[in-house]
Amino acid sequence: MEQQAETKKRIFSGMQPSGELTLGNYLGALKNWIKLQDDYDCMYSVMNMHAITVRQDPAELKKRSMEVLMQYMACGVDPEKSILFFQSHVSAHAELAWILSCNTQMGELSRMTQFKDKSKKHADNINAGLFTYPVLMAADILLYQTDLVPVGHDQLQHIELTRDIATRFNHHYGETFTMPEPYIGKAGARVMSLQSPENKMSKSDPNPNGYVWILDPEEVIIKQFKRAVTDSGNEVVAREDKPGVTNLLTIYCAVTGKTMEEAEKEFAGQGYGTFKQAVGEAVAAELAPVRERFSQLSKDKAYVEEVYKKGAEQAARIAAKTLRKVYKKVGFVAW
Ligand code: ATP
Ligand code: LTN
Repeated sequence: MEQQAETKKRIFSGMQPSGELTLGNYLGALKNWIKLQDDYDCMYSVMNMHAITVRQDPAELKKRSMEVLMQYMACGVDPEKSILFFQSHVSAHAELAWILSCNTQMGELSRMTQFKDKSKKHADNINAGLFTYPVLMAADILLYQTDLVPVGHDQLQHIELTRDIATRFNHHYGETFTMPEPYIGKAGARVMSLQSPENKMSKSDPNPNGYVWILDPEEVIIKQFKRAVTDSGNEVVAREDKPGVTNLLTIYCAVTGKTMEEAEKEFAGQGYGTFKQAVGEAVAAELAPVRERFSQLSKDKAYVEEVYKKGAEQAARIAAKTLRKVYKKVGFVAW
């Protein structure tokens, strides 16, 4: 058993506790995390250090961080198979980020789309952390000698930068970091807003009709889908000039496992109303057990605490190994 675990490849991923998790987070990332647990050595973390790059209310952040961890578990991340922890519990993330920031160029960071988007959104608080955010993300990944990073499409640029930083470091100081690859699922890597399908579904969307939360009750989910924006005409087909319908079909396929052709055939000749109702019902059915498990976990705080404490210990042990190696390579005196 132990020996088998050692030969498995490593996965690392995480989400920021910057809001309630949405269907986009679930289909783009979480669903894949669950699937990968049996075949890889998985580590899933709540990225609370990343979340403070945007102003957060401390009490809210604490509450939401716990909820995000419980949502990972409710979706099926199994603490018996995967390591679950809070980023802030493993100080090596910040320590490695410092070293890596000395090996990252300002120009590279200023090209990051997420930085550009977020500095527009939070023009009154363009802090240094928001700018160096991708370096901390590179540290998260490289610290665990990660092979694969399951994320949604929007994170590709950050992973590309992580690879550039790793390549540069390895070249300069000798082989140190495993080269990570992104893992993007076939369906659901880019779930779009239900109201403006040209933008991604986001937990910080000011329009509450644009997203579905994974903990929303069935009737709310169905209502959100009924309200979803469709396109002119009445044909249920995935096409470039039909971004609304295409998004709903993508969601339907990601949830049911059907192919696009199968879904289009199923709804051929039916109006948008029937179609939207069916998508809402499929999503609600998929998320009902998540809601149920979340409510059970909320009543068992002691168990949840046990999980994240054990997770932090396990993660810290792996991280310390890499950090020691890095300190040695850059020429810090051993202690
Ligand atoms: P925010 O909107 O506050 O920037 P977010 O909803 O993008 O946050 P993150 O915590 O940044 O959420 O992302 C967590 C994971 O979910 C990442 O892997 C990201 O790629 C994925 N993800 C987020 N939104 C979507 C989406 N609409 N479609 C597919 N994947 C998504
Ligand atoms: N940047 C990611 C969250 C994140 C992450 C990571 C994802 C921080 N560190 C390491 C994968 C691996 C986001 O904003 N979605």
